[in-house]
Amino acid sequence: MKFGNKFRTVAVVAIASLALAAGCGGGGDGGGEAAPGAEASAPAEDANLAITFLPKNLGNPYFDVSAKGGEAAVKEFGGTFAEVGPAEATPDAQVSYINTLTQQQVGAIVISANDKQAVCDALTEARDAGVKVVTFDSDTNPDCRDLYVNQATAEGIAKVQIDMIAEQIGDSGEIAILSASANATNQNAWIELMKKELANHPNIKLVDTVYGNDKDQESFDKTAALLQSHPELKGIISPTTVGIAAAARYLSTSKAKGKVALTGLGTPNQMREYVKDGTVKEFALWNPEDLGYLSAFAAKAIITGEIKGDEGDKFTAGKLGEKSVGADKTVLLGDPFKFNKDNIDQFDF
Ligand code: RAM
Repeated sequence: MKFGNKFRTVAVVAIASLALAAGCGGGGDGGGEAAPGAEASAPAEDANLAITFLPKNLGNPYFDVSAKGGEAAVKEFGGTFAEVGPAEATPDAQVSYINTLTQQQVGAIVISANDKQAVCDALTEARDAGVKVVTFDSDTNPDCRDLYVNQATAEGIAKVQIDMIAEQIGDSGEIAILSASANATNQNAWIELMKKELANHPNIKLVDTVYGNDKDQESFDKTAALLQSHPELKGIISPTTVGIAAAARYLSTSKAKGKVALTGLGTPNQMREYVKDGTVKEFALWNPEDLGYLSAFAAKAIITGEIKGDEGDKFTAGKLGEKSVGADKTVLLGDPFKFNKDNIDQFDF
């Protein structure tokens, strides 16, 4: 296995934060060190609560915020938190990290998958070695993980975005989608359902779907290209926080500002200036910090055996209260939330 410099740097940071957590977390037995090979049925005090988050990529503010929530939760229950991840949002890059975490015998990997199948062999090896696997944000196929923590239903996420664009363009005209990477499970599920939802809007025509790979510059360039190739474009939906922020930055200084509507999924801190300068009217999201927090508690509940992941299982997720497992071993955070100029200043993430 080969590890890039990036991995080494991140691993060092992760180890440093493990040491920090052990030093000041207070609550973990034996300074919070992971107990290798802990079983699901192990009594809670012997459980291996070393929980590592593996986002699609590092350097994405959305995942920085979800990691913050994860870390807060892990501190609360006295485990050890770490985050590792690739620079590029690709499944291959995630596989090396999964293999390393398996060798390190962490208690759980909490992953947002760049592909629903390509990371599965590595995750299955991890599970065979006793590591619990919780997906969050972007799922794998259900048989590759113990639990999926879903931010909001895919139907709800698709509908809120179509509702917003329909309202913003008078329910008529050409639209395009600026997505993240072409294999991302969450993006593809939402795009599929948005297409279905468009059946209720016969005058809106989806003319293109492009991919900025959750890279700022690539998303910016793809926005410029969309406007060039579709001069009649009325609106863009970007269901990715990286994409919508880059598209807003492009539009804000272009002739299309205020003429081509932009909506999708963004973080309030990245979108604030574009809502205030009139580039964007309204967009949606959930609270990524809560998503990370819930995912960490879900991982703990699986590690300790508090839940098995069966439908109807219940566990306590700290300040979020009691949560239950639904169909397909899925736990739901809540509903998407819409941000606009009237409420955006009430949020800081
Ligand atoms: C980006 C990622 C993530 C998605 C959000 C909305 O940060 O693509 O997977 O859930 O946007």
